[in-house]
Amino acid sequence: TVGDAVPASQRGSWSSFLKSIASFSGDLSSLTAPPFILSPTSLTEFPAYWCERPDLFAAIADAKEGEERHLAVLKWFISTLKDQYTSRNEELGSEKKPLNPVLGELFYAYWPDKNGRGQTNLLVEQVSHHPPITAYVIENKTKGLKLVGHNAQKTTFSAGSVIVKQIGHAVLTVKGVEYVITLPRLRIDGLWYGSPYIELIDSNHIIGENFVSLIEYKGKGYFSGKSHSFKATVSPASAEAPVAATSSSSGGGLGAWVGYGSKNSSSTSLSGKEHVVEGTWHETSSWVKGAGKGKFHDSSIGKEDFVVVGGEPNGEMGEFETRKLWNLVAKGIREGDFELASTEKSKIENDQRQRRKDEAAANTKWALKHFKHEANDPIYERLGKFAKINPPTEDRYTFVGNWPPSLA
Ligand code: CLR
Repeated sequence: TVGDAVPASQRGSWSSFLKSIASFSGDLSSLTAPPFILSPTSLTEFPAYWCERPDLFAAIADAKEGEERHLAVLKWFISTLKDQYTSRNEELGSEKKPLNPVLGELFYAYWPDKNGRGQTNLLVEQVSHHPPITAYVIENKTKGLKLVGHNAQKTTFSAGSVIVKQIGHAVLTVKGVEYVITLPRLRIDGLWYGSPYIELIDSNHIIGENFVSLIEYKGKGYFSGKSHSFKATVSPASAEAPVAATSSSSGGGLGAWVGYGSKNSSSTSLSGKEHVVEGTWHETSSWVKGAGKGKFHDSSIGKEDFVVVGGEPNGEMGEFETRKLWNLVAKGIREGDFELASTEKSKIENDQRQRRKDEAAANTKWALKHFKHEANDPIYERLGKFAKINPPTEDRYTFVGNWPPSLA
């Protein structure tokens, strides 16, 4: 029945929340949800998921340029997925609704050096509120590694699930060489029962100068019968590089999973150089074809927590740093004091409204601290051709620097 996992007193409001999702598409973040499903964490903290295995990130720079490095990028990418998409279920019992960041919200953190691999720094800025867009940079200077990206979401409702199309992409620079990373789609299941969880669907790409990875996702019952299944195919980059039947940014996509092999088997130029790994992204995967044997990745190892710059919310933090900004709202949610949460949330929202009004009156605009918006991304356009990604061009948020002093 509806809301098996919902506290009895919140079932009514969960039903109305579901109704509003069903009759709505666009920006889910602005819908009011019942307290049991609220997370005390803002979306500005999510880019940290890209680097919770800093050893694998650093290993990219240690790998030999070319095939070996591309495989290291793929291994790191696959290993981020467990944190990105299943960690709230493990820590909070189900997927939850994150706090909706305000314009200019900031998050600074780092993973300390270990065994000489260097410190990895994270900087996040909320660059748009409507629609919510988050921009981030992750840098390991010692290794010459930098990941810059932005993301937004478009949501629709289909057959009882929420489908989340991710907008945006990331560019990884390794000692001056660039890789474009596109993002998979999500399906949020379990809504009816009040215990939402994410399944990845369709596909995404990692595109380098010499190699392209196509990562295809299939859930329970389709291919292996297991949730969170994926298959990654690494091929030399050329106009012939593999393309999913539907690209990461378009719909559908079941055909590509089974059809792919035969579709390309006539292309002899790829043989011997193609690599295939398969498995479950939240657990492990294995080599099916190519350079290696046995296990490819293992998500159960290597996780390290970040250190938040400024320490506690009452420490050395600016007003717009997420843990300080949302401190009391988060406290209310954590402690079940929803009156505190909602009063404090209203204060933040009113302050935001006032700021926008003042800016309009003064004919000024909020100035971003770390990023500059540009209509095109030449790197995305150049590398995107190797995988015929859709859309062929995207905007970008260029990192302009301005690290906080302790990370500079
Ligand atoms: C943000 C970018 C990260 C990966 C990621 C993981 C979970 C996603 C989140 C992104 C965007 C917001 C999201 C969330 C899961 C649920 C939440 C789609 C893509 C929506 C807004 C909340 C839905 C509400 C129900 C769960 C109740 O790299």
